[in-house]
Amino acid sequence: MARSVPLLWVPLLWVLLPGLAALEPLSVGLAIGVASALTGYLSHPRFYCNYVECCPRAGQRLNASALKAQLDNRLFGQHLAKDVVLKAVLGFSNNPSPKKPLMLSLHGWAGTGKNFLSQILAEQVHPAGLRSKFVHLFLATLHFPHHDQVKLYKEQLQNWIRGNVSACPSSVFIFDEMDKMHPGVIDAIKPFLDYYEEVDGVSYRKAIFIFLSNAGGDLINKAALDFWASGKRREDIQLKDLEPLLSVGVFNNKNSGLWHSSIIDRNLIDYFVPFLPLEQRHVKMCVRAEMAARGYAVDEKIVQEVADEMTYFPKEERIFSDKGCKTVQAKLDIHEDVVMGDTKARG
Ligand SMILES: Nc1ncnc2c1ncn2[C@@H]1O[C@H](COP(=O)(O)OP(=O)(O)O)[C@@H](O)[C@H]1O
Ligand SMILES: *[C@@H]1O[C@H](CO)[C@@H](O)[C@H](O)[C@H]1NC(C)=O
Ligand SMILES: CC(=O)N[C@H]1CO[C@H](CO)[C@@H](O)[C@@H]1O
Repeated sequence: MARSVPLLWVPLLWVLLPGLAALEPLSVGLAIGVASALTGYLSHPRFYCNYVECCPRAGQRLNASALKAQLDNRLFGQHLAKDVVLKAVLGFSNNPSPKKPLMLSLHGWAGTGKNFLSQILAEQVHPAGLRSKFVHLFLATLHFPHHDQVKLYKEQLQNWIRGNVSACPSSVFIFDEMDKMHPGVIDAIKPFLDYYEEVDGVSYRKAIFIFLSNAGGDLINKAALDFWASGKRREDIQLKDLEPLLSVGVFNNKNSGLWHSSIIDRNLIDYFVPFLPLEQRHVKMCVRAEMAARGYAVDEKIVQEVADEMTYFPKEERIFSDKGCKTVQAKLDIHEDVVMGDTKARG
């Protein structure tokens, strides 16, 4: 549909070449030739998609080495999340006909990189990332705040997902604050996640659904702390060290709001992705990355100051950051003012 738009150029060209074509047959031929060449060129996806965002063609695979490089370079201290996501995405994108959409459930404390990883992954599928019209981010408290309107939300959400996936099969849907989402709204997503060939003529099997929640974050933190206390390396924490804990604490805990829904019962979640609490060395990496992104030279004095301003738990040992890297940007803004102020004063 989108590719027919450049045909509008044909009449436009005639307007631009007034008179010329009316007289000489040769010119007419020439003008038509030019017009059709131009139309063909403009409507060619390689050209067209430079200016208008296009949905990736069927069969277009994700570049796994690019995703790995992005995660290696940008996501700090999350070896488990990195491994699980790479494995999941590889399996999904190498499979020419997946049986169901890819469904990842990201768990962990605030500020540990759940949104950040979702964004990196989304950028690999749709280069515009969160700005892409094929990437959709929903926040429980923003999009579905009122519990008495669940019925409306359900309908709206289903229409959106249907419309979006019809427009682009590889749409990405990110649901933040899953633990604050009403079970009724979660259930509205369920039919799309299941092993159906098609629902009403639309196939959802190329789509990616990502759920983010803090559910289980306290259990993951406790496991990480136990590891630290027994002198073991963080990098040696394995998925199997966390899974039993979480399956009891979150997945089989009927009191953990999120899991009232039947998504768990039906085993629709493909991968459970744990995010570990971040240590001060990771916070420092975040500060350095943020400074570099803002185009400053990295100043280790400021890095240390910002890292020191964060609060850590347990209170005595100060091992893990309370808010992960979440407040790094805001804290750096304040330091930036100081730095800029100094420069101004001196200059
Ligand atoms: N593990 C991490 N590696 C690199 N940056 C991180 C990490 N965790 C958080 N950040 C930084 O902190 C910001 C907030 O993190 P976010 O992903 O929103 O946390 P969450 O979604 O887990 O609450 C991110 O935009 C990113 O800049
Ligand atoms: C994948 O990404 C890597 C690194 O970004 C790049 O060098 C390579 O050319 C890409 N491969 C394809 C097939 O696009
Ligand atoms: C065609 C269609 O239904 N598009 C919807 C995609 O999702 C967004 C929300 O992220 C809706 O606003 C669009 O209407």
